[in-house]
This record gives sequence, structure tokens and C-alpha cells, in this order.
Amino acid sequence: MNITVKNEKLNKWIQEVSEMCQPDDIYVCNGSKEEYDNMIKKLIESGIAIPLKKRPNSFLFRSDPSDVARVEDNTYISTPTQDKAGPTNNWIAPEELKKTMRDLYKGCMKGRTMYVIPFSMGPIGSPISKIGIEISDSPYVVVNMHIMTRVSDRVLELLGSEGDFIPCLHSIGAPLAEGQEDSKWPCAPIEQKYISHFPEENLIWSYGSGYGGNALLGKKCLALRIASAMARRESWMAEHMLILRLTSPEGKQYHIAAAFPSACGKTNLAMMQPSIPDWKCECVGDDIAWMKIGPDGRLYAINPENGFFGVAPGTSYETNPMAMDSLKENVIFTNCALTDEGDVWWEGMDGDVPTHTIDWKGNDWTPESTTDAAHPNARFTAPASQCPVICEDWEKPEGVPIDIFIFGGRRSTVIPLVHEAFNWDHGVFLGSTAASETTAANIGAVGNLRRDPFAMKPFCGYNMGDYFQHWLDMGDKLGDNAPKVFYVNWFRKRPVGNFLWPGFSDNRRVLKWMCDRVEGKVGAVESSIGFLPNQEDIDLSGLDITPDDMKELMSVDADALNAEISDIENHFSIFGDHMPERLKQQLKEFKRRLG
Ligand code: TSX
Ligand code: MN
Repeated sequence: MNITVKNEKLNKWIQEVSEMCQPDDIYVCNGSKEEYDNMIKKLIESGIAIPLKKRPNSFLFRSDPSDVARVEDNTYISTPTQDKAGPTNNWIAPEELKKTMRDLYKGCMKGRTMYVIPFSMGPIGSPISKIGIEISDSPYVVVNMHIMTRVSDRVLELLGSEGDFIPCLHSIGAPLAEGQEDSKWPCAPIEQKYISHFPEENLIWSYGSGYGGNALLGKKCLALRIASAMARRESWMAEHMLILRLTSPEGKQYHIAAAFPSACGKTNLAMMQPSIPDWKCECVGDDIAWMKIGPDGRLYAINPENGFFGVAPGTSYETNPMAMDSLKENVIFTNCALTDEGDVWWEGMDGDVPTHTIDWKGNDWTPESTTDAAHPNARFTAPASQCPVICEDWEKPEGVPIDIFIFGGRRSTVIPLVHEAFNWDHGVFLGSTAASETTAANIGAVGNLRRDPFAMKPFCGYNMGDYFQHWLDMGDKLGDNAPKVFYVNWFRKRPVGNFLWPGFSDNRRVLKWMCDRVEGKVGAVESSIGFLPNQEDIDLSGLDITPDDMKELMSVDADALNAEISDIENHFSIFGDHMPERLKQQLKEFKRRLG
């Protein structure tokens, strides 16, 4: 071991884990640039990291074809009773799960180094931040954690001898026998993968996968699943939301937090640049918001992360120029294609399709190939500080005051471009019933309606019915300071099948309407689903969208909504006696409005 650790709990834990996992060596990370460079150097020497000639200090990794995404079926919320995990989470009793996993962990780091990674979610030392320590046998995890979190020896200093932290144990689950040659992306078979959370003891155990949210435990595991359970106990919120700042031509700032299911372009919206440079748009975060009520009674949000772990395919100068400009250097790419010039490529990138690449599996690929060059879930890991429109206050310890919550989904019909909740409870109803049509990027049939309440279905660390109640309780605490709630749908189509709304940078027209509503500058029309904008209040200058298309885009299909009621009733019914009365009341009123 390279340094002595002062913290008693950490010392004891390192001792326990090393006895169980039996690594050849233990290394405590300090988060320095030298440490990063050394690890990358070793990864290059063993052929695991491929340096990219075209991007300074950037590297391509290829995962095992069996280890390419989060494994939701193998993800557990292990509470003393199943009722506490609720119907949307997988559950195994803590003692049983721990026994199974201890058997897997036994000797699992043989032939490997055990890295101890001290990290802070949120600025180091901020009162809102949380300290985690990840123990991992994956050097890929170490370098990604360097970008995605604040890894530093200052975290250990801050802990002192008595300080508390969230233990995050990770192993790829691939011990090496004496003399056995390592593979480039070792991992365990699917039936041995476990992503386990013990929210009542703030503990994370992950085994068998080296990919993304399965392995970078600060993100989905800590900052969402464990943090959501802490947030409920401590009256704050941990949400799957982007955070952005809009500044009006008069210099007034508005802060928006928005939750979308996957494949709705959340990262694109987080970094969106207005089509007309009158309003300024800045990114505070693209994935997670931690929010607390401040001394003035308003809700303040921080982005607990330090980087972007974004889906690469589909990212281009057309869809997200600010993301593209964040990727010029110091980036880790995973499962992208490699061009002959030594750059990465993925489907949907600007410019010509290369005539030849090495695909994400390491095979030759040409445009004639019938497979993808980049895996659809290929990722970039980039420092948030490299985003040209990162908000100057993105690391402010007290966060930014949220004015507006947006929920949304991808719907080709029924739901209009934008509507506003009548009040907080109605806003919680909109969040709790949020739904999206499945796309090729999801698994399963295309075009099915899937409920993903608050975009938190895979990330809520306790019973989702209780989570709905927590939202209602936060509204009670916020009172008149509660943000206004809106619901958007950028994806409404004409019957012939093309999109009605140009989306992307033109979405600022919708955001501006929301700000006008916050200011009370414009009225709205009451409908069955909420307030709709008056036609003339959405600024369409410079857009060639016909009044008929606008009418279609803003129309509410009451018959189709009536047909959806039974789906919402089924959705609510799974939460049984955890379903808040106030949301059942909202459903009743919705039915009444539909007539
Ligand atoms: O991210 C998207 N946003 C939000 C942007 C800030 N996407 C991409 C989603 C896939 C991840 C969108 N796609 C958006 C959108 O607002 N809208 C659409 C639908 C659409 C697609 C292409 C066009 C228009 C709309 N192109 C033309 O009309 C030329
Ligand atoms: Mn996410």
C-alpha cells in the first residue's frame, strides 16, 4: 500500500475488502495529473487504451461485447423489506444478497491491483457535497472517475480520522490465476453481475461489470439511488435532471431543471444555444441535480458531477455543437469506431461517413457493413470545465435557485409541444405519469408507450410511491417559492410522420414562454391537461411554421387521453397503499376535466 490512511472507518474497510478480495497490491489514489498519466501510460502499453492522433490526450477503449450498458435486471435495492424498495426495483434481502456477493468477491481481485478512489460528489468541502470512496480493481474506472468526480487526496484530508463516507465496492469479477494472461476488458458473465444498493446503510456493492453506471459508482449508484434515499430522510431532492441558466436580454437569470427519459436529447438541451442571440443559455449540469431549500426558502440546485458521460452516436455539430467542442482534448471514448487517421467516429457525426474504420468490436468496417461502427451506447467521458458554455457558477457551493421544472417525453401524438401545470400537486401528477415512446435506442418494440415517472424509474433508491409523496412534501415546504412546473414534447409528428417542431436551438422559444409565465407577463388557456400558451405568446419570428402546423402541434387529443386513463390507473395501482391520496385526487380531477 502506497500511503497510510488516517480515517478509522476507511482503514477498517480497506482491511476487510483486501482480505476478502485478495488483490496483489493496494493503491490509494490522489487524483493528480501524474497519477492519471501513469495509469493511461500503462493502459496504452497493455493495448487497452488507444491514443487518438487527432485529439490531444484522448483515448479509445473497447469493452467486451457482453458489457456495453447498465444492467437493470441485475440492479438491486436491498432494503430490510421488499415493501421499502417498492414495485419498480429488484429486491433481495440484505443478508442473502450479501452472502451471495461475498462468495463472488472472495479472491476476485487475485492478480490485480485494488485501487482506493477517494472522491467528492459536488465541490470538495461544499456543505451539499457527499464523500464517497470507491474500491475498484479496474484502472479504466480510476481514469473515468478522475474526470466524472472530484478525485483528490484533499478528500481524505477532509475526512480526517472520524469523518464519514459512502463506501462503494466494485470488482470486474475476473481474478487472474498464476501466469494467466489478462483479456483487454475482463468482466463476469451476466448471471454473476450484481449492482447492489443498501440505502439504509449508505452502501454500494457492484460486481461483474466494468461499464458506465455499473462501475463508475459515484454517478447513478451514489448520486441518484443512494442520494435519493438520503434526500428523502433529510428533506432534500436528488433528481435525474439537467440544470441550465437562461439570461434574458435585460440580464435577468432563470434557472431550469429538467427530467427526460432516455432518447429525448437531455444532454442536447443542457448545452443548447439559442437560435437568436438575444437570450443567453449556459449549462450547469447535464444529468443529475441535488437540490436543497436555501435560507431564503427557495430551492437551490448543484450538479454533483465533474464531467459528462454522454452517448456519442447522434452527437454532432448539428445536434449539439457545445458537446462537440467539449470533446477536442482530454477525453475518454468507449466503444466508438476508430478512423484510419486516428480519430473516433460514430453514427450521426457531421461530415462524410469514413470509407473505412475499425468498429467498436475491433473489426474492419466500411459503409457497406450491415452493423454499426460505434455501439449505440458508445460514450464520451469529458471534463465539464471544457464545455464552452459551462455556467460560471456551476461549482458555486450553494448552487443556483431553480425557477422552473420541466418534465417531458417523446410522443408522436396526443401531447402538445408545451403545457403548464395548474399547481404543484398537478405538476407532481405530470411528473409521476411522464411517458415516452420507445425508440430503437431502447430495448423492445419501437413506438410503445413507457411510463418513466420523473425519469427516475431506474434510479429511485426506495419505494417510488413514497418518492411521489416526497415530491408533494417538498412542495408543502416550498410553498410560494416552489418552481413552476411544465411538460414538453419536442417530438409531435404530422400524421404523415414528420416532426412538427424544429426542436434543438428553437426550443429556446418554448423556454422563453416559460420565463414569461414566471414573470406573469403572459396569460394562458386552460385545457384538460394544464395551461396552454396563447398562440401569439410563443415567439415564432424567423421560423417558417404554418399556423395550421402550430395548431396541430398545440392540440390536445381528448379522446386519446381518455383511452390512456386506464393505463395511468394501472400505473398508479402497482404502488398500492404507497400511492399518495393527493395524486389519486389529481387523477380524479383529470378524468373530470376530460369529461
Ligand atoms: O435533442 C433533441 N432535441 C432537444 C434539443 C435541444 N433531439 C434529438 C433527440 C435524440 C436524442 C430532437 N429531435 C429534438 C430536440 O428538440 N427534436 C427532434 C425531432 C427533430 C429531428 C430532426 C429535425 C427536426 C426535429 N430536423 C429537421 O427538421 C431538419
Ligand atoms: Mn442519465
